Amino acid sequence: MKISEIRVTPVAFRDPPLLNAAGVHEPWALRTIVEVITDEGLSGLGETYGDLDHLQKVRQCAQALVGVDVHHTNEIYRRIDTLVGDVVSDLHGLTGVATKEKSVDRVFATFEVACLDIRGKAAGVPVVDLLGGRVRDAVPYSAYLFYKWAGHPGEPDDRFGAALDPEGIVEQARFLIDRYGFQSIKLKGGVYEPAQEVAAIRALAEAFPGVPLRLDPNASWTVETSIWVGKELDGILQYLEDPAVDIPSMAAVAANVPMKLATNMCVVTPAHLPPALEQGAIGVLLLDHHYWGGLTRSAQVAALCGTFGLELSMHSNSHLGISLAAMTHLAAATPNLTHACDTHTPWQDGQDVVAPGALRFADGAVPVPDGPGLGVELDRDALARMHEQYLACGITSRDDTGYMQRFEPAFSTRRPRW
Ligand code: GKR
Ligand code: MG
Repeated sequence: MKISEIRVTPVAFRDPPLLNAAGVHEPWALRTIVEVITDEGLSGLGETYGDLDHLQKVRQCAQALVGVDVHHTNEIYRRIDTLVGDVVSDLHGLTGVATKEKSVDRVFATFEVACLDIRGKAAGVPVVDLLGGRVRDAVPYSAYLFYKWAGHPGEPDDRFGAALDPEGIVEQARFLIDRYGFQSIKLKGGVYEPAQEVAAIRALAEAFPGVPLRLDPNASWTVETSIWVGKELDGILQYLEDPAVDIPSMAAVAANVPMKLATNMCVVTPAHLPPALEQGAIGVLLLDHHYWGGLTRSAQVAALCGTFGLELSMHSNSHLGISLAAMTHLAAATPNLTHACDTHTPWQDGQDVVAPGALRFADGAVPVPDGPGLGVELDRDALARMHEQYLACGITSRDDTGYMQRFEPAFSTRRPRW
């Protein structure tokens, strides 16, 4: 079953002003949607980042994959490896260092997911079955809280409202839990003084007793500050995510705080695993198939984590339904997934390129879609509309810092900041 055509479509969708260590989300978030079509008339879907440098690599590689069998992912990887000659970095710097291997893995993942979608459709089975079969029927996700402005400057307030202090954060958690039934909570930190973020976690613990809590300041703190926060939140945090900037600093923190440290920043490619394990830098890895080389390679990394005693959760950026479906199939096939996964889905507020019905939240979890392959179908009208939005929005790469500096010119992303 050979690839006969690949369509690559960049899209843009509305995103609320979510605050983070890099700045603030712009009014439009970008993604790239990939459709792989075979000589037998089957098609498969992939979703990846929308940043221009990455999009260009995806486009260039798409042309080079025509003629390859959808089962021959080694050959797909080899061709992409040859074409992605340089390191493709993020502007926002929230997903750790960029390496050549990670740049290749990010492009490859997009096509690998689409090929698995096709292979599932051809065999009449869901992707989860190609990954070893389900160990759970529904995948738990966490309520992913953000400090946020009430609306984008110059626009009316959005329906999520402002969250600028611990009370606002508790209100936001209530809003998301009421609607989605989440049973774990993650707070994106690195926005305010650490003491305010500690107070927000305490307020959440009081408002939602027994609900697992995590805090992620995206490497904004010194080792000393990280240790202070860790001790303050003893017995309250399930894990502390990326408090410090690199593997040695994470190791120094890990040795002095009571809870495990998690990361999606200091271990982002296989080469980072040996030093992180050797130094005891992390206890939880946040997998993300978008940059760990797709679903099969992520499943292999998950197995390695089991071998070396690392717990597992899953990381997310702003994304649409193809990614949510892929994450759900992977997590459903991962026996040692220890914690609820992250998702930005609620912030997309119903906008999607996939047809409604296949994906839903029940009690904070997404049931594995029923159909063959990923179990989701493209909504072509939505795809066309979101592509028009991409062409009109004027954004070609995510730049949280530049957008923040329009309103706060002195804003700096110095890390560590506190
Ligand atoms: O969307 O602002 C955001 C997040 O901060 C995201 O970019 C991070 O990559 O969610 C991510 C994380 O866990 O670090
Ligand atoms: Mg993180």
